[in-house]
Amino acid sequence: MKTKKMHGVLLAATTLALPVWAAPAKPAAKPTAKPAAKPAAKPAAKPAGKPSGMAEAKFVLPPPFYAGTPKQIRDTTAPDPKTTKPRGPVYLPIGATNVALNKPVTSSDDAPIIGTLSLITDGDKKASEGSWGELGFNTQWVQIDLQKPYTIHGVLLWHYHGEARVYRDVVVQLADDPDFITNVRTVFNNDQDNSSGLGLGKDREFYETNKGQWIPIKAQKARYVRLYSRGNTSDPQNQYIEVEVWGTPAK
Ligand SMILES: [Ca+2]
Ligand SMILES: [Ca+2]
Repeated sequence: MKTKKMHGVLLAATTLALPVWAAPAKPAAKPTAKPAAKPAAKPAAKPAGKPSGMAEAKFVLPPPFYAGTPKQIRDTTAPDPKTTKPRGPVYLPIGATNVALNKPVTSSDDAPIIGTLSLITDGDKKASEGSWGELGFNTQWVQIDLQKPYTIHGVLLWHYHGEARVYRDVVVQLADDPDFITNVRTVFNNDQDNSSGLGLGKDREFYETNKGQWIPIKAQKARYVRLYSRGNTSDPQNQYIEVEVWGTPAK
């Protein structure tokens, strides 16, 4: 409507302003201006849509336990500030679900200091008292047995998120066997000085929040998922509240 009106106004203005002999030349100039502007605008809007064969993941998030900008945390590399901002839509292949729910969990520390390992896949992501399994000092891991191979598209991870702490040396690996010998793949590693000895990581550290840390994985087939950490900016222990593994049945 606006364009039509504008053209109407322009036409009227030019017709009035020009001598009669010049009028036929003007309509010829306008059609050339229109097609030049419109095709340029359309392709820019297209990439924002949903990719075909994919659906937006419906992550169920716990309530936030703190609000606002995290306080300056000393003795840390630079956590990604985006991790405290709302996450945009995540698209996964249609039919992807959390295949880690209620699956068995083992760890490097057989006797958690607080809680049980089963809390890590029980579906409860709240940061309230009694909702986490806490492993001992320094580098530790938790491992989920998906009980059969799945095609894995991502991991959604909540350490303790009752405050904006940062966990050290977060490494996520996939494997075909429980001892992590066969077909081991590292899909996330933010141990940038290799202090955990699993290799130099290039990923960034992140703040813990109620939305969890989403680790995208490009369709990797695996049965076992292992998550390492080496304490955090508040204490040297390793607290895990929930780990979701988003996957589809392996072909
Ligand atoms: Ca839990
Ligand atoms: Ca490190």
